[in-house]
Amino acid sequence: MSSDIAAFHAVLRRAKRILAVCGAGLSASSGLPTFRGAGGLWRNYESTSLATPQAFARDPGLVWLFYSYRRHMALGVSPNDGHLALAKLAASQPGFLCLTQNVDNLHERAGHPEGQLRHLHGSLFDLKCSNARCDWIEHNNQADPLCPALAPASAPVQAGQKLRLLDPAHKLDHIPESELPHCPKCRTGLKRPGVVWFGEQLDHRMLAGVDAWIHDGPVDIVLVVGTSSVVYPAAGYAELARSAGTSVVTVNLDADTSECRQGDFAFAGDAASLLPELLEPVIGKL
Ligand code: BV8
Repeated sequence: MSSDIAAFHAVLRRAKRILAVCGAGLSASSGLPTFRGAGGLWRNYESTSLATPQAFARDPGLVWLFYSYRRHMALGVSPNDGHLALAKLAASQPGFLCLTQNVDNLHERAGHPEGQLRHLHGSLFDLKCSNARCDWIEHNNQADPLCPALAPASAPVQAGQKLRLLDPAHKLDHIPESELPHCPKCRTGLKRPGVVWFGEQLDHRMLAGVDAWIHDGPVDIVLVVGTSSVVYPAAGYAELARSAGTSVVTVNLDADTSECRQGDFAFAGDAASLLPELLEPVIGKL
């Protein structure tokens, strides 16, 4: 039965090489909205429409308000037991590698060893230069707000109130580029979020390292956690890593055993509650 936890535990106990591909659903119960679900709207914009170089070129202030709000939200929540379970799996299982599409820093804050975590789409807390010819980058910048012009994204919200910034009826003042942070190296580009936008290439060296890991030996388990699996190349890794004996294990609110192939598993529910139970034979009780 592909939703039988005891059967999965038997596979887990024999597993030497485990890959995880994580998405926004993993951070949902920490309180961060998912990318496409009901929480995927920001003001009246689809999140995906703001996550592009074109959107930033057109209105960097608006895109920065979107990302500043997400930085502020991420800093205001905590890792959940799903993040902790994956971090403990990494600490107990050197053959485990976690690929995350999430740009929050909840894996790191759960203690996930850096060497076993790959941020496929970058991080809200990396800043880089918008000038493609400039290689300036800053890691782990948690300034909140990043600059005075972006303070509305970090405004405290009274209980029961809605942040004015999020109210589509509230007209936003245009933020001139002069009020946005500029690259300290080339001085011509703007600082931009260190995330991978739609239409942008992922980090080639990181991808080469992931491919090398996958081809370094058979992968026993691929955990596909809290992702709609619509964004490529991230969504392609589960099948790329699959070999004859691989079990692909879907953990999702809407996981569906009818889509399972022989040896696969599907567990429907909240990743934050399911992962500690699924990984208990290796990580013990959280
Ligand atoms: C690339 C960072 C080569 C930014 C993100 C046309 C032109 C150019 C490219 C393309 C094109 N057409 C297609 C492409 C490729 C494109 C793509 O895949 N598009 C999709 C939309 C079709 N990919 C790219 O552009 C990539 N680059 O291909 O370069 C290239 C270059 C030029 C031209 C051609 C090719 C770059 C993709 C990276 C985009 N950046 N994020 C930011 O975050 O702002 S992607 C974004 O989506 C987030 O990272 C997010 O993580 C990711 C995937 O979404 P999910 O994480 O899955 O979240 P979602 O809300 O969708 O789903 C949540 C899931 O959780 C649901 O299933 C839900 O049921 C579940 N869930 C909810 N709660 C829980 C839960 N599960 C468990 N427990 C819960 N409690």
